[in-house]
Amino acid sequence: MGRLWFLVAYLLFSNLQIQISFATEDGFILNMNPDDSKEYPLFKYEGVKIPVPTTGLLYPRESESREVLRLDGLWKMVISDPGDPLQGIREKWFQNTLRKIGREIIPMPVPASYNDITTDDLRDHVGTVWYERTFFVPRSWKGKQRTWLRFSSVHYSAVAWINGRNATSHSIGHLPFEAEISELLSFGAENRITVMCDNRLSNRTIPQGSVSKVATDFGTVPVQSYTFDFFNYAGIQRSVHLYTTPLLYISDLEVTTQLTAKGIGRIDYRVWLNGSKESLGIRPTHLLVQLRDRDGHVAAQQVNKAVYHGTLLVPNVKPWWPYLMHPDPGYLYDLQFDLFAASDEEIKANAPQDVYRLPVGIRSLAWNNESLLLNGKPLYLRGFGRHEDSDIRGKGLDNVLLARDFSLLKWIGANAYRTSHYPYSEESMQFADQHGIMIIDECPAVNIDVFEPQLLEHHMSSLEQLIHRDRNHPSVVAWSVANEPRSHKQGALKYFESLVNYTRDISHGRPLTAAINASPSTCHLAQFLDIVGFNRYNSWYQNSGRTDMIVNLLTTEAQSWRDKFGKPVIQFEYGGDTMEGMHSLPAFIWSEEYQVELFSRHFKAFDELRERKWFIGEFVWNFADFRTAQTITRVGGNKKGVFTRNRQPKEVAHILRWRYFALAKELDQCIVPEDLNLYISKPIHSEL
Ligand code: GCB
Repeated sequence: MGRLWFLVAYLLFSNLQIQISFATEDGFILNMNPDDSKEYPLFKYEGVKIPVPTTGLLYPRESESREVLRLDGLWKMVISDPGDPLQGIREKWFQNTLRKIGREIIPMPVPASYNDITTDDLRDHVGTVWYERTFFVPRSWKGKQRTWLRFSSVHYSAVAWINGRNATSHSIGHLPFEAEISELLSFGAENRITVMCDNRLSNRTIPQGSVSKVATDFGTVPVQSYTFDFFNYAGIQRSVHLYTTPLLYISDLEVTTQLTAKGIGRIDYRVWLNGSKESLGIRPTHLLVQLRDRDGHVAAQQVNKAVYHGTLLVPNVKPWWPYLMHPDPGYLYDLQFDLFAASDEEIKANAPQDVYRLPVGIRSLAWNNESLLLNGKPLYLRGFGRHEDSDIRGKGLDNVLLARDFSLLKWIGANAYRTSHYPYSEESMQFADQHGIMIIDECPAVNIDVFEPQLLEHHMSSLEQLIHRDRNHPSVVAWSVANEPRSHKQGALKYFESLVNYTRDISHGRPLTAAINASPSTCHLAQFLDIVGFNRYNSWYQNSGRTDMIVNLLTTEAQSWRDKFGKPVIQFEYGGDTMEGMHSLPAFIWSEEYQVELFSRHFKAFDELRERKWFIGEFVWNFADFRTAQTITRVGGNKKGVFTRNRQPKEVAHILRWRYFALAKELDQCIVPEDLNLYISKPIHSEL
């Protein structure tokens, strides 16, 4: 035993922030780090570094042992000269308040994209902006605990300082990152946080973009360009949290669940703890794991002394079901972890050292060459590609919008959406769990084109961070590794073989998919996936105006994907731009009538394909209108929404609602809302 504790002590002292290996009573050391020393036999990119598993991805939650403060609100912002984006670093703007540098101070709300807040050219700014605010930290936080600073997302890259000292940095937008800042804070006093945010994209960023110099009437200026079809909103787009943990604390959790045929639920969990030399005198003694149902009753529990992973069995389980597949969808339990510890002076610990509660939905997910099955039932996914996008806020987290969007998703009878084209907020993932909306979770690799080793490193890292963040959500039914990569190019083969091989290893019980626009005969990516997803704009980008050229082309294409790869197939995008209020009889492109006709012909094709069993989903592009860069093909943005940008229905929404509820009724015998039975006349056709 002594030797084991020596090893633990050595590990603790050798690094201030390491994962702890536990010495257990029977002398077994449990290394709770994810194994990052794996070999990837098919990994063809020599010299490419496999990402080190991220830390800090547990959502900040209050508990008996943790406090949470939000730093959301009005911050101050300064814009740097686009021609000299790193001037602030050279001149150390972080050392003092931004007021001292003599530039205009713009009041900037957090969370929000900064682009559409002001009335000037901030919208198209290229380079860095600087944010600052002050805040107080209670005196009571000093000493026996740690204080963490956590950003839910800053796009694209960020550096943060506390009181002029570097706290953390991160790149790749839409993903959280954090750092312990206990050493940098003044407790019981005012503190200053400064954040530099850079929106520049390059060949090596995820997604890719480029900045070039352009001669204008007012001199040469940098201009950012990118091929993806949504505005490159930037800034501190999601919440900023300060939170505390004890010195020895639960740093990570992983759960997988299964529903057995006998109605018993199974939860396998793993717990990671973290400590540092300050917590050396504190020893973990045991872990109490309790599963509570919605009414707070304990449904299963375990005291874990030996190893910090285990299994809970839940008799008479209430499984997690998607919306309209069950009368009580989105059932979540609370999985409570109480970590008990004792200091050297105390022999017995009575109050838990740390407490963390994780919402858990119990369900099984499986797939084969024909179907994706949830709790043993084959799924048919009906939903949308979406965007985090709204007027003025851009991609800023907005709970009002989130609540409205989920109301609309349920009103229309959808059961799924894809987080096109980047990870959505953690709050939206929680909503999806609660409402039973299934998620195809996509990483930010949209339209990647130039395949090279450093891009691959960043791409893998974006998937590692996404999967690590979202792996415990029951709503996630697949990972999407990319949207419309140029997968017909030669370099794509080696690139995607390596990427998918790596991702499969961390995929945590979900199939891998992608939204592909190459053709079945040229695509180098589809062969590696579990579900083939394709995007196709019949009668929009091809054969515009010809709604009589949809059914044959679409069913033939879907069949070719199937024939070539032998996997389940989904259409991830179809649709056409539609100006709300524009009408035309006969239908003409951009009119509401045209959108209705285009959808109706797709429905016909989907119903033919559904009979072939391996066709498992239809996703409209897009849920709502959204902002894009300025191009001559976009009138104020992309107008393919079923809803307008301010979330009101276009005519097609009512038709789609009819279809989605009809599918839910046919497949899962759901009860259809009363108002869908709008009385008009006696049936015209006998089959109605
Ligand atoms: C696509 C892209 C999506 C675009 C859409 C369109 O294929 O995946 O990002 O917005 O087409 O409307 O052009």
